[in-house]
Amino acid sequence: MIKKIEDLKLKIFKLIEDAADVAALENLRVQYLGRKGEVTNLLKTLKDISIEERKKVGPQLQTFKKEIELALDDKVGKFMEIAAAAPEIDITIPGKKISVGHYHPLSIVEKDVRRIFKAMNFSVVEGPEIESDYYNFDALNIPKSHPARDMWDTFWLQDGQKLAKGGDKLSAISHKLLLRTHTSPVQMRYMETHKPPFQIIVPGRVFRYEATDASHETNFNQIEGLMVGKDVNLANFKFVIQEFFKRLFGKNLEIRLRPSYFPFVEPGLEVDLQCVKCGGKGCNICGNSGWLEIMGAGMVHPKVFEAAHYNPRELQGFAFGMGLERIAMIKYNIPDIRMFYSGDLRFINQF
Ligand code: FA5
Repeated sequence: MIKKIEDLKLKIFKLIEDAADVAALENLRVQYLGRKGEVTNLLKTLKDISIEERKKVGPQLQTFKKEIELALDDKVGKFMEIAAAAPEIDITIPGKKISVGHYHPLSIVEKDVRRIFKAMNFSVVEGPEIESDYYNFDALNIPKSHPARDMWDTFWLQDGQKLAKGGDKLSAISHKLLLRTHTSPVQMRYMETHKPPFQIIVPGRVFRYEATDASHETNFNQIEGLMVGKDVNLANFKFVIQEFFKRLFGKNLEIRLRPSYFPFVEPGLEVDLQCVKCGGKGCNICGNSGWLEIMGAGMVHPKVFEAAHYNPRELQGFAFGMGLERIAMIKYNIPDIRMFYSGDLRFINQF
């Protein structure tokens, strides 16, 4: 009996050592310690042997049983540790879709605008959003007392006077800072440091202290345009703008030039675009007129050239300023400008 126990011991411990996983250990437990297991059967035979032998073998068998239990538990513990340390990788699971961001509709349209004008040999220029009242008004032929200042309701900066001191040389003339109401001040900033001929566009944010509605925001974007040379004329302007809309909307659209007033151009124009939706027949987008008001424009005023130290007798040029949101609204048929800034994902995710 003792010999049998010794042999079994060697065999079982070897099997436990070689077990590949927890399931194999569980099989061994059933095979040797289960109700009909080999060790259990040995314990059952104790009643058939002599008392003397039972006194010797009995404790040995009990210890043996405990040793097997301990060895099995120990090995199961090791498997658990390994499993806990290893990352759970299931290479059969399909990969997680990483959601990448996308452009805001205004960025898409601005990129288009930049691309089209660049292809027409325009340079893209930027200017500051915090501006001095000199560049925003005075340099554009809108002196302090001029009623045209009322056309652009302005956010003035409280510490503007202090900030402007020691700023750029021309801010010393006015000593007041504001959030620019249009991109036109960049016309002057560019002319001060460049010699014609040139043609530029200026995309950028502008701010107006006014009530919002479906087509007006306090914070919106404009694209300024300026082309200056010896014989730049309104026919050039009409061609450039018609070509721009053709490339932007992918079809030929009529434009209409109406007389208008801006102090920094003479003559001044309002540009209307044939309604993209109804093609001029009249619909809800164009208020049944067939036309969409899209931008202000005109020939640069001689006084603006003088402020830039250009000779107005030698040069002429056209300038225009259009609202980026209005263009995006037309392109994507968006009924309310406030949707661009709502942060509503149901809207943004459509682009
Ligand atoms: C100007 O801002 C002039 N600087 C444009 C200009 C440039 C004229 C160069 C002549 C030469 P106006 O205030 O009309 O003009 O604005 C130009 C365009 O900006 C408008 O046609 C419109 O498309 C857009 N816009 C104006 N106000 C708002 C607003 N509150 N919200 C959204 N878009 C606006």
